[in-house]
Amino acid sequence: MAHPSIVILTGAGISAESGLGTFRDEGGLWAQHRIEDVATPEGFARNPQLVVDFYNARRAQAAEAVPNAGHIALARLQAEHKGDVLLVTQNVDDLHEKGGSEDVLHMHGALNSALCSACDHRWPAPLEMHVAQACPNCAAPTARPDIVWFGEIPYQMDRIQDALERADIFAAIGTSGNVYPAAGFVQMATHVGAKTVEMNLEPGENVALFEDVRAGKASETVPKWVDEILG
Ligand code: BV8
Repeated sequence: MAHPSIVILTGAGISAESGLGTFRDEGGLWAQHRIEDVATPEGFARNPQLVVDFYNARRAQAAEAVPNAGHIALARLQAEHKGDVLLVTQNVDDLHEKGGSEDVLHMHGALNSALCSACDHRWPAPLEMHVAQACPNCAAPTARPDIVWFGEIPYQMDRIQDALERADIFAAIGTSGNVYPAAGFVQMATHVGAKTVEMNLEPGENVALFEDVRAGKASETVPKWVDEILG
């Protein structure tokens, strides 16, 4: 295959070496907070202050974080590979962008974006968001973090689906394969005959579905894989 079409899915593991907590590792975010309290629309309705504080803390931490060799290698792949590369991330930090990536598809939203639940307007989030913040477009007090919570529909699913249908290579990096629909992308890629590779510190829940499994830290496995692809 001269210039294979590549779809990449990243998860919290690619940002771990940049100091951002993962969700399900020892002491991870879901050990500190109940998902239903901080990552569901019901939790936000019940206690908006708790949720706003949770994302303010992560936004402040992400603002200080620096990209690692894994992020930088993916940016190099996007810049130098002659075939299509779609970088989909479940992460809400901006380390892919800080590492030089463009056109990053944040399927679970982004800390740096704010959303109005009344008029769907989006704008750059301030470092600190407040409860019942006014929307700059419709002035209603309905600003919320622009994050896809459990039970909400991930963003740009059609675009992801189209890319997976044309994929020659699908790579999952630093994700535990627990959360759908992201964890199902490997099946879609396999269905169209794409080569599938997982790069993870620990095997993901859906590791059995990958033909090539590479254990290790993203800062080591990803640059090596990118070198192979760029030949
Ligand atoms: C939807 C918010 C309908 C942002 C997140 C029962 C069965 C199956 C599915 C469901 C079910 N009940 C409900 C569902 C659906 C549900 C779901 O999947 N639940 C699961 C938990 C059972 N999904 C949804 O609700 C989704 N919406 O389904 O809508 C729909 C779907 C399609 C089309 C139309 C309608 C919405 C899901 C989004 C939820 N929001 N977060 C935030 O706060 O950040 S999900 C949350 O988990 C994060 O966004 C994160 O992206 C995601 C996955 O976590 P990972 O990134 O994988 O991180 P994790 O800690 O788990 O793993 C880290 C990995 O890194 C590990 O493997 C580790 O080994 C590795 N690692 C660590 N260090 C390193 C490393 N790897 C390399 N190097 C290192 N140094």
